[in-house]
Amino acid sequence: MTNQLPTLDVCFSPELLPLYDLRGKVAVVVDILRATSSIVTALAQGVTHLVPFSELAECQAQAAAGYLTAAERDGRQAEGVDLGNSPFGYLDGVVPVRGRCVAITTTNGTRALHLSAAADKVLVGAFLNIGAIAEHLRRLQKDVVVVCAGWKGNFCLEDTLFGGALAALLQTDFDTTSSDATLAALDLWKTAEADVAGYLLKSSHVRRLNSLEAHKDMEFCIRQDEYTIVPVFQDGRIT
Ligand code: 3SL
Repeated sequence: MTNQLPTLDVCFSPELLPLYDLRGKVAVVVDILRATSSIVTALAQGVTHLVPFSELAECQAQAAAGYLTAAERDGRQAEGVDLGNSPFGYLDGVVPVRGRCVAITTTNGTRALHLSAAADKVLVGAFLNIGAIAEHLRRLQKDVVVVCAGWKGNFCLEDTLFGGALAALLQTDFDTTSSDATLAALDLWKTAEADVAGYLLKSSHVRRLNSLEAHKDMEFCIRQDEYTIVPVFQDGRIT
């Protein structure tokens, strides 16, 4: 009798999700720049939970219910909210976040979370918590799909690099060879891992963030294992 390993697949964009059956699987949603990195940071800094919204108006309306509001559109903080989408918003102390709940909307990351809800379990992944995510997946022993948030439906380098880095960590526990997407992500990671920041300088999102003077965000978001939390998106909340 063969002891089959669970599979680890990588979905390069939410637009490709209809090709993936998430039922019975674990989805690891990743938007390295910057939504899932900010969500992980928020929870690590004592935010009680976050509720992701698709529409800006819906998110803004949660202020009346006591939520802090965080919103990004085209990389910039939206009007009329407390926070943008920089992880430093949860670290710099300008807006006290400990003990607060946060309503959040971003261009790609919060959309990818909602689109992954068919999975048995939806985890929020980032380089900041990659080791904890890997350990959690080893324990669950279920098929995994890394859902890359991408940019407006397009492939992006940084989320794919996370897929490759996670696959590299799990190579002996998961089947990382049966999906061409995972093989490609692994190859990309091998190319970039010695100098992730240098590699990502050419990415469209880093160029976009640089034009917004948010270069330090990229440097923070590629740090590995800053936190050991494994956020879960369930019943509309991330905890
Ligand atoms: O699209 C998103 O979810 C954001 O992470 C994009 S940005 O980094 O805030 O520009």
